[in-house]
Amino acid sequence: MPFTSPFKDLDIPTNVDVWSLVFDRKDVPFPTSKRVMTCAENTKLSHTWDQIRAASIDFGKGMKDMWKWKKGDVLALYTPNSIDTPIVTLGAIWAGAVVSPANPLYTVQELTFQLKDSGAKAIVTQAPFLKTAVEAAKKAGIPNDRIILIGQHSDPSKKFKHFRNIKCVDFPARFRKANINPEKDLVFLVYSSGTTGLPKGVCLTHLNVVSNILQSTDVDGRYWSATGGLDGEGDKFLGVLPFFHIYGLTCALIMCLYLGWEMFVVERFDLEKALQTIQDQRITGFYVSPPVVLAFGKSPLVDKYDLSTLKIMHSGAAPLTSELTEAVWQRLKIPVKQGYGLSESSPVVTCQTVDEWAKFMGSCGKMMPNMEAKLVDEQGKEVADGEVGELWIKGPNVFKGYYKNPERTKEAFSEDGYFKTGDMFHIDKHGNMYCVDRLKELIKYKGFPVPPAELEGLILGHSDVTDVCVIGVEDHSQATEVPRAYVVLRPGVQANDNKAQEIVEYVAKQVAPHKKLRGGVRFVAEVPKSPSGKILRRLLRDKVRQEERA
Ligand code: 4UW
Repeated sequence: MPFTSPFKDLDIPTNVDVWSLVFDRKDVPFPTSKRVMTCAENTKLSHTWDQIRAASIDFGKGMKDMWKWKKGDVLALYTPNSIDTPIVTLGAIWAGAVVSPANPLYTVQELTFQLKDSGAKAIVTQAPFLKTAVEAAKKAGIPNDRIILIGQHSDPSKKFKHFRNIKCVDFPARFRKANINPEKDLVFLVYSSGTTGLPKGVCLTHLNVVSNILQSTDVDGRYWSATGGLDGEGDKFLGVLPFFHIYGLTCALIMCLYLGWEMFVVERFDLEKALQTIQDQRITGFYVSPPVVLAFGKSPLVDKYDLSTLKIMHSGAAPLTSELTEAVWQRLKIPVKQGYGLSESSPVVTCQTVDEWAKFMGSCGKMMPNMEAKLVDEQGKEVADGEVGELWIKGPNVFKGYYKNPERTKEAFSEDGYFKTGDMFHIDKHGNMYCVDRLKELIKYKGFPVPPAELEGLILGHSDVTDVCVIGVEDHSQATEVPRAYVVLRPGVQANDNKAQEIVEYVAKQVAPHKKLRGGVRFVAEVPKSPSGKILRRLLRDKVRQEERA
């Protein structure tokens, strides 16, 4: 029997879009003149909720007027976190855009792929990222006047407009918010490799994202308060999660505006700066991935700062061990509760609550309301109670399919409509879910997805390589997986450390830093393959794990 969430189902409205959820509420439960986004590096720079709402509408009207923006047109974001990101995101949503964020460390090649695949009509970036943005935009046919800037960095070329200059001067009242059908219209197009292959656009509708905000708020949000919290000042969050990844986009950016927290936005995680901000700004909580938990549990720097205002950390995006949770508890006496999710589920699927995190350490928590799931074996048959199986899920937050990719979409769903997560779980009798392994090929470096097929494609471009298989191997010192390539060399080519280093550098030149071959290169005589020629990455990964344990 499929199992359902232990939480009571919510009445999720099907006529509310993301803009209306966040900004068109009758009774906003916090003063809207409150600062919600503040730059952690320079706290003089901040936006109130009212300012973000007004600036978003101005930007949305400018898009409609200057760019003749139509509902469904895609706006790409290629920027690190900035307090302006919510304005361009929500402004674009107001104008009916589909927002497609990309990692700002992407190379020209990686960004071009996403711009072309998504059919982006404009791109938002910051001045230091212009070189790559301009080159990729050119390759994707996006004209220079559709490349706009956010943030404080100045553009020495003075060629590109700041988003504040995208506005409607004549009769702005003639423009109205886009008329959205939340069940059909997309709001986010995020890129994930799914269970196999190259990155694919994950189509998230307004209803998917609205559902996930309401589901997460129901399970978790009541612990946060915009007005109460510590000293009645309201909860204060450190915004370290990247807004260009679904975890930061929904759980930090949208959630912050919906619940009215004050968020101190961090461009790039740096432990000392994060500790300083927590101390100075009296931060009460933040969302993180396991390597940050590791730093808080183990780094000697942590002892130098007063972190006494901190009351919670919430970790996700990769497995978190109970030892790390325990280490933070012993040191700081704060819970590190865990959640699990995917781009395809907008993203939260399970979450631990503050009441139960200690009792079920190591668990990813219970399933969100309105969701149902089953755990299945390789034949798609449900496993017996308590056994491990692949998690298949259904719910209003689960995506409709991959962008313009019916084949991969079909593969991703079972005949009875469940999305196959590619993650292995077991569930206890209380409904706590434990992620024990990954069936799919995806590698996660510090929570960032690394599709092995993409790296293999690049490595095969090296003239000395005839075959290759890339897998993730554990790096316990950093609480993360790292990609490693198993390479078959052309006959006659010497397999040695120099050649390995050459291949590592060859890849590093072509990819964003999180995809570098940090696990190195190993030379092999052949790559394990199925009779049909499919690379058996999992077989190799399990072999390596066994060898490492021996
Ligand atoms: N344990 C083990 C975990 C875990 C995990 C994710 O890049 P994507 O598509 O998406 C994410 C989403 C992270 C996330 C969402 C909601 C939430 O509450 C939370 O924690 C607070 C985190 O990373 O990668 C999806 C893949 O990442 C792995 C898993 O393999 C999944 O399919 N993953 N969370 N707690 N593995």
